[in-house]
Amino acid sequence: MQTAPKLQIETARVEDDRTGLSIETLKRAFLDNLFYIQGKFPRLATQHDYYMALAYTVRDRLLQRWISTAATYTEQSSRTVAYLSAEFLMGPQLGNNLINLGIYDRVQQAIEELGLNLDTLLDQEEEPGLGNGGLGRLAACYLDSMATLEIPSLGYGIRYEFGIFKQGLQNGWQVEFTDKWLRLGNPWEIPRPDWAVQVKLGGYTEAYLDANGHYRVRWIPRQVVKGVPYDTPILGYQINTCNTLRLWSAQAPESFDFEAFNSGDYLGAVQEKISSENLSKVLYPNDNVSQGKQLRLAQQIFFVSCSLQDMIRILLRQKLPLSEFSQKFTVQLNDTHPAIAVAELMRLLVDEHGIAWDQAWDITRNSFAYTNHTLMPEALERWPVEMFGQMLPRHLEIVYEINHHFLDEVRAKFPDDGDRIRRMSLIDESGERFVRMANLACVGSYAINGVAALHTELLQKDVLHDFYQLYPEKFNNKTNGVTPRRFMVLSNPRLTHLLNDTIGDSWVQHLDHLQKLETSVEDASFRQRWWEIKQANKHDLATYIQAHNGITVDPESLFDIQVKRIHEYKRQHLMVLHIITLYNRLKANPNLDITPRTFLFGGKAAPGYMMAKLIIKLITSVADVVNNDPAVGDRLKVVFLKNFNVKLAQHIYPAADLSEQVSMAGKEASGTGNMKFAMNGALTIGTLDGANIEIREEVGPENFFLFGLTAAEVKALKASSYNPWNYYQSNPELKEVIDRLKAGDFSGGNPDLFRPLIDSLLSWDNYLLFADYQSYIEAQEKVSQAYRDRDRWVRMSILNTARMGKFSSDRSIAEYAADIWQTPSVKIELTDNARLSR
Ligand code: H53
Repeated sequence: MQTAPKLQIETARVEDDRTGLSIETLKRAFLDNLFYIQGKFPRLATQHDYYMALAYTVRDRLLQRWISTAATYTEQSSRTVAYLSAEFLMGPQLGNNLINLGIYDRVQQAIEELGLNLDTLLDQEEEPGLGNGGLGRLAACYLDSMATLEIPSLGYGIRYEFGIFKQGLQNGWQVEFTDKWLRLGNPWEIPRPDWAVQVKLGGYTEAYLDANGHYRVRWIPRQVVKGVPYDTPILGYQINTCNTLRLWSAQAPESFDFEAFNSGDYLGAVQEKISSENLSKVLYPNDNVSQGKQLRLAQQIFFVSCSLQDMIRILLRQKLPLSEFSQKFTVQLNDTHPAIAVAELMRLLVDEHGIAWDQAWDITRNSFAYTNHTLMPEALERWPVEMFGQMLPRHLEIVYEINHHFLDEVRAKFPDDGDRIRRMSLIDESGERFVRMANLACVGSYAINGVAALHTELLQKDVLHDFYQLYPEKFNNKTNGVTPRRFMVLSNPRLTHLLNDTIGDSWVQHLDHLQKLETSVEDASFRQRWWEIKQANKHDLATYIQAHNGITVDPESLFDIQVKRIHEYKRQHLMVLHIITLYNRLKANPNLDITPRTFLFGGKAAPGYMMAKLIIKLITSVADVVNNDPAVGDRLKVVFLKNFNVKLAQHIYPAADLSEQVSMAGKEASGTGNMKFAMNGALTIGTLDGANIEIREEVGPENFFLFGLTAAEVKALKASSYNPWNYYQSNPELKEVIDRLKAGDFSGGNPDLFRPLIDSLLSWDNYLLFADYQSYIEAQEKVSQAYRDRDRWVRMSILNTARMGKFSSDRSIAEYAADIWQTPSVKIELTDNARLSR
């Protein structure tokens, strides 16, 4: 191994501007960064310049941990988790790093002494929105927990130039704007051009005999793209471990440009460059739907190949043989988006490194673990064989070969079962031929998990039933969790202070310690403080709503909130049916004594998903009518908060009284927003779906508002030819809601506007809104009653927080580490310069 040159400069042992933590040093370092990095001085500096200066000041204070962590992992060849995900919805970094470094308060003081305001600076950060929803945010929570639990890990993904679109509203309709998050620079990333790799696309393969007379295949690509890694530090909570998120950016390789220049084809070279860079241009804005686009497949192979090549580089640098790949790395596939990795690792091992097929297959099968995140049929990825073969000719051959061996294995275990072979084949041959990515992931992985107990059960029973029968030992459940650092400590400082005062601060790393709150439920002054904190948080959100929506909402009203991607299965429109029901009751009986409510919605619709966009228009249209009807007064308000993202989420969860988790049972794999709400003391109204079931088990059925059909009942009802029309005819309140919508009462008299939505409900109602309507309305009555009894409500709220220990992502990650990864934790000592130079 190459020995690093001895560092010439001895670092002073006195507090320096790059690491020092005293208020004075922080202030000096901040001004220094403003001057030398931003090239500004206070009179000219914008708030964003100040944010950048502060971000660099904080980054400097991470670096020793980051480098020490990398040095330790290099020396110890520790088993490492490679978390492969097409999405990492990180949210803003500055605040989280302040919390995890444990310097929030002193930085706040330093900033204030400089005459600035920390909240204003935090607000300047453009969040990296490199994800759509739950799946991407889960990946971000897991990185936080892996670092906090001292588990060596690398997150691998794509550095999209444009993340999830920014949502605007025009006349109540969603409009999309590109997310130029890198426009003003990203202080958190460090490019590593020296670790760039090349990825091949297109072309053809040919067979040849190598020097030893062995049959080999080489791939002559049509195009080669360069992947350049950009590293972001992932610091654990108040610990030395600082892991890495490595995101790949696509570039044209220089060599290709030069060839084209020499042949005089300047424009051709430019074209090649543009088409290469397109690979990491934009995140596909679909959540839980696969569009089957060629560029998306190119993105997948791009980041997967870059990441696997990077792992091989790391392995070889440590002088480990490739046969030890699976001892060094366990590669977690976050859904099927990176599942092509199974074929790509085989190609790298067999074609590029000359390993025999059987040995390569052993390595591969011991390296991957697959997390399935959905039961939605439209989300299961399948690539037309034709498209797949054109872009990845060698991978198609490898998939065929894997399939050949695999189907032999199936035949051996289940002889004469042609249907089973057809269902399990990696190639769907029922019509146009497709490569089935979930099947590839199942065959190529040593572990397969779902993300909540019900979800895993349904995978085993239904979607992956054949694979469960073949490989029962591979299946396991890992219920999702979320990080309490971001979603409690950072976003709810008031609650954090109260918790710390009451039970100490160990809950931040051991969320189950929140149990200690249970005794405080009997303490009236504690309950009073609890209530006041929620009120203060609601006040803050009301101020935000006033500023952004121009709507005055009453912080004393019940804040009833649904924030998540807009999707028919999540049933935002069920909440609208309830709003219109209450509205109708008030119109019929203006003096009705109802519990005042503020209904809040937030979430993006995929730009091509017309029904989801119509649901947004429905919400904003109902809001226009209800908010401006004097007969309603302040009793009901409806607000759609535009551009729901991590930053906004952090303002919303702490201010919620009621969390709406109303998906049709059997559709939401887990949900994670449900956990963020409950941790912050919101009560849940929900179906027995996803993790709701486990939340209810933990908090107790008496502290949860349950409604609706179970997954089994849904299945049975659907099998018995469900007819929504009957529910409409026999339920007068439901009928009135639908009739008013039909009549155009919420669309300026236009009966056509919501027709597609109403027709779909009346004719198919795929997600059984009508079947669950009555049960939902009754549960909402119970909510209203409970909220009127403040004492009772606060007790329930406290118990929700107190019993959320299970839903820390630390618990999930500890289970992944113990049951799937077998990754012991590694303590990081801060290395000094002498050690680094050895
Ligand atoms: O993943 C979350 C789950 C949630 C599920 C979501 C998800 C996506 O956001 C995108 C694709 C996909 O297959 C699944 O819908 O239920 O909580 C994290 O597991």
